[in-house]
Amino acid sequence: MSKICMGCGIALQDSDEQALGYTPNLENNYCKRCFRLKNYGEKRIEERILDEDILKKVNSNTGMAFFFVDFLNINRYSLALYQKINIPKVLVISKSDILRKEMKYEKIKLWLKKVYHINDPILFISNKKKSYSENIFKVLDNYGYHKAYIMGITNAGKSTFLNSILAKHGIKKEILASNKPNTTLDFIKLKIDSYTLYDTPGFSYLNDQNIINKELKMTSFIVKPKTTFVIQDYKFYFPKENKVTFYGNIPINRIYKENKQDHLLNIPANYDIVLPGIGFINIKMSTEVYVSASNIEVRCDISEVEYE
Ligand SMILES: Nc1nc2c(ncn2[C@@H]2O[C@H](COP(=O)(O)OP(=O)(O)OP(=O)(O)O)[C@@H](O)[C@H]2O)c(=O)[nH]1
Ligand SMILES: [Mg+2]
Repeated sequence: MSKICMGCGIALQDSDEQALGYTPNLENNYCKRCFRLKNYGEKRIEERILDEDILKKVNSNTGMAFFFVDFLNINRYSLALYQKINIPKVLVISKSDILRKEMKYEKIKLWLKKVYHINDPILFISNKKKSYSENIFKVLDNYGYHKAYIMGITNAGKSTFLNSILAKHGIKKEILASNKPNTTLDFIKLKIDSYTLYDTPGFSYLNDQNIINKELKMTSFIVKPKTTFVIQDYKFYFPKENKVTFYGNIPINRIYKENKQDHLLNIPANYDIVLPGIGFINIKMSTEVYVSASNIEVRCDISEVEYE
């Protein structure tokens, strides 16, 4: 088997400078692309393994899947990918340090179960706080597996997580992690004690303009009639007054004039409008909202789910 790049997982080669995996010297551990990304933060747009091919590869194997998604990328699109995994699986909410204190893990678990029908175990992991990284071994032991695929949405912190496990186990290898989407390009096999863990390429996400690695900010607004909120490329027009709270870390602009050209949504009280990768807007009172994008997801707010 040919040697693979420790950065991205692609087989190293010294024949085609334009192709992935190129290195001038096969003794190197990183290909030229990963060397440049690691040292200069440079990354070009490149071909990547298709989402279906990642799923096919995992589904045709044995072992467990740990699917990483950060809180802002929880939406029906990412969880539909999760549901396509056919081997025993665990949902991992990564970067849990971005959650606000009032967002309790138990409540989030209940919400994921009720709103997204997640019936598998759910773990919370923060590479910043180094919390719970050993929990995956406990889960593997409980299920009797020694092989795990660390999968999930791009930029969710999979490679960083594996690097912290490698370091903890005294293994001097480092996979490349970066704040750019699609850093890992192929499967990377890691032997840790009696376990085999695979780092895998991330699934592409809906919005790659923002990468939020800080605690979520919460901003509340009293909405006057005929207000449009502008959040990046999205516009939300409220014909009537309301109260809304935005969870996220990017600026919001307001415009006060009529604007009914867009898609009409009827939103129940205490529902959230989901802005994938950006945040969500909690709507206090049931209302009509005109939205600039079609196919916007609306879901019940975490505070609304009740313990039975
Ligand atoms: N706030 C926060 N940031 C994190 C955490 N873990 C990783 N990051 C940051 O998130 C970015 C992505 O990390 P990676 O480990 O490369 O993510 P990945 O899931 O391997 O991404 P792909 O290889 O593209 O699929 C980096 O800038 C990390 O520093 C975490 O627990 N909390
Ligand atoms: Mg990675």
